[in-house]
Amino acid sequence: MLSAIAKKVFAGKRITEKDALRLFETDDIFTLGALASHVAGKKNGVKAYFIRNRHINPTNICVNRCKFCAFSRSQGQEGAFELTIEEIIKKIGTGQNGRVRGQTASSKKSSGRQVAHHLSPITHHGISEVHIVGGLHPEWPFEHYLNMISAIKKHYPKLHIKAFTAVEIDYFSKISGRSLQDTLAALKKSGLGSMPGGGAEIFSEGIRNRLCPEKIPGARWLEVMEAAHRVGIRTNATMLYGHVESLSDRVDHLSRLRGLQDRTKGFQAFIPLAYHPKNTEIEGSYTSGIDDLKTMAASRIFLDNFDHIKAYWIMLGEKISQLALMFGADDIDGTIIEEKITHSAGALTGERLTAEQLVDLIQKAGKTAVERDSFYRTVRTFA
Ligand code: V47
Ligand code: SF4
Repeated sequence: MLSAIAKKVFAGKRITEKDALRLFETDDIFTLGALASHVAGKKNGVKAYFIRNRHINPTNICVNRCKFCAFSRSQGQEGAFELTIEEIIKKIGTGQNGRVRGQTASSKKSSGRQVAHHLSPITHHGISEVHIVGGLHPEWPFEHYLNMISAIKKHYPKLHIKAFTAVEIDYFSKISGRSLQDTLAALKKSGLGSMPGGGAEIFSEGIRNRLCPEKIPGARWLEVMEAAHRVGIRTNATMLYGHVESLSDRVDHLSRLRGLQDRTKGFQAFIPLAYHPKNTEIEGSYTSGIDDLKTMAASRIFLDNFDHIKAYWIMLGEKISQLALMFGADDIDGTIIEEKITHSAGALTGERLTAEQLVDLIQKAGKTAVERDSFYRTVRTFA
């Protein structure tokens, strides 16, 4: 049944939206996996990437209060938190699994033989990237975010700072009265290295209004990302799936991402985010493993202009993430260390994995584990 699409995929031709819908609808997940693996293999060979990273959420206080978000709180509400810049600096210094200063991954025994070491971005605290996203705080001025980034850069000059979703950037632009370009350029000057892909949710207007009526429309999310790419900031892209959207909504979402990527080439990775229903205002259940794998594979095949597809183990679980490496994913994210957004919504995973555990997951999927930096340059290859 998928033979016409398979023909296109093996010929390296772009598939249509109609084809993508058929991929989402098929029950033939073995063919789907084979096609996605073919595309992934052409792009990344047998490599599967991970990074030593840490997540930090400066605040969960948010003026948007999206209905699917169990993480956010209103100001003054029980459970609301704000981290000071000093607290953020201290958290980063705690590092991976309490690893002590001066000890790097290569000085510890790992589960794979180290065969290459091209770059050395590992800082003394054991991570190479910090991932910072938070709520839209009603009182913090834009300068606070600039100070946050420059203070982190000052304390940890080698650390890559991946921070702020397109939703936050739009908010900074509004509260500061600066243009998008100025907002982004100021952050870049302070030390922002790249941007994560959150806040995309589902672009389809009807569904977006049900999920998050206060959030910027999909068109604005894309506009912010385009502006980021134009000022030289690479970003990721995401799609929240498994709530109230239809399969056509997913295809529409992917199509808008593919269209922007054709123009800017600024996206590094696409990350499908599996909806978690607990403590949210949207009814629903956890996504099935089959849906997770289908979504991964269909995305890999349709997004022919994206170099990387990430299986975010925090949301998918370790086992489905491992299988996703056979369904088109070439990246399983990283050590994470502390995760609040998914865990507020009933994540079934832990909050951290060691680099050794990530290597083991990847190797047992028959892939070559590659530790990467924030731009997918090889740090180490584990044979
Ligand atoms: O923007 C919120 C989503 C995102 C729920 O770019 C939920 O490398 C599931 O974007 N169930 C944040 N998802 C996470 C994110 C991300 C994660 C890892 C890597 C990268 C990257 C980006 O999480 C939010 C929102 O889309 N989210 N609530 C929920 N209940
Ligand atoms: Fe705020 Fe982001 Fe949560 Fe929406 S998803 S309520 S914008 S923190």
